[in-house]
Amino acid sequence: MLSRRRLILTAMGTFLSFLLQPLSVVLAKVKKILARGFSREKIKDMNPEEIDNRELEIDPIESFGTMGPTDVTIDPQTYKLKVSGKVERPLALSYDQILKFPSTKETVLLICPGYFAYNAQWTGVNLKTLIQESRVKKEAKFVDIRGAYEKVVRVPLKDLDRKKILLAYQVNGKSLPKPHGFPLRLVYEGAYGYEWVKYIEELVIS
Ligand SMILES: Nc1nc2c(c(=O)[nH]1)N[C@H]1C(S)=C(S)[C@@H](COP(=O)(O)O)O[C@H]1N2
Ligand SMILES: [Mo]
Repeated sequence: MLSRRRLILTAMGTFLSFLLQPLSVVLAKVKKILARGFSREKIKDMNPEEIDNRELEIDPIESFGTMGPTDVTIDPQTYKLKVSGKVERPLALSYDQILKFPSTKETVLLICPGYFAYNAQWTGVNLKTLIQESRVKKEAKFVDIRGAYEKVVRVPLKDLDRKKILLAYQVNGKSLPKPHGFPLRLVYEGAYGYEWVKYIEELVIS
């Protein structure tokens, strides 16, 4: 049997190690796993940070809603994605060069609060992989993602390690349709749709 003294010491040790965990681990909420078939009408009023889509089926593209611009025409032959700001090596990447980066596929839920929600499989380049190509300076903290009509969304660089964040060029296995931001759109796990910049033109590291 454990002595009373041992027992107290063990309890204190457990308590101390709990206190010493990174704050982020303590604060991370347990996400609610949505069952297969869960109503998209209900999901559209939920917070993407609080739900887990692992059991949800993928929605066909015909059922997607759209928001923001849907008719921007970008010619993939002349398209350049610029990467600038706090980097050692600014870039201007063609569409073909972007397609040559290692690609990743992720199923991520898009919620436009109050309007629609859809679960899709996105293919693209991991945002961290792409910006690393420009040799981001050590002091950098954010990447500003600019799309058509000067839409800009700021992503903290520390989010790149803990969330699925892609520059997507395909959805459900097909080239990104024009209404959804061809040639490149942001896929941002845990963030509302208004952060999912479409028609991306530039990444500015700051
Ligand atoms: N460039 C740009 N991207 C944008 C927007 C915008 O106004 N401009 N609207 C956002 C909003 S509010 C939503 S909900 C999503 C919708 O993406 P979808 O049209 O592909 O469904 O795009 C986002 N991306
Ligand atoms: Mo939205």
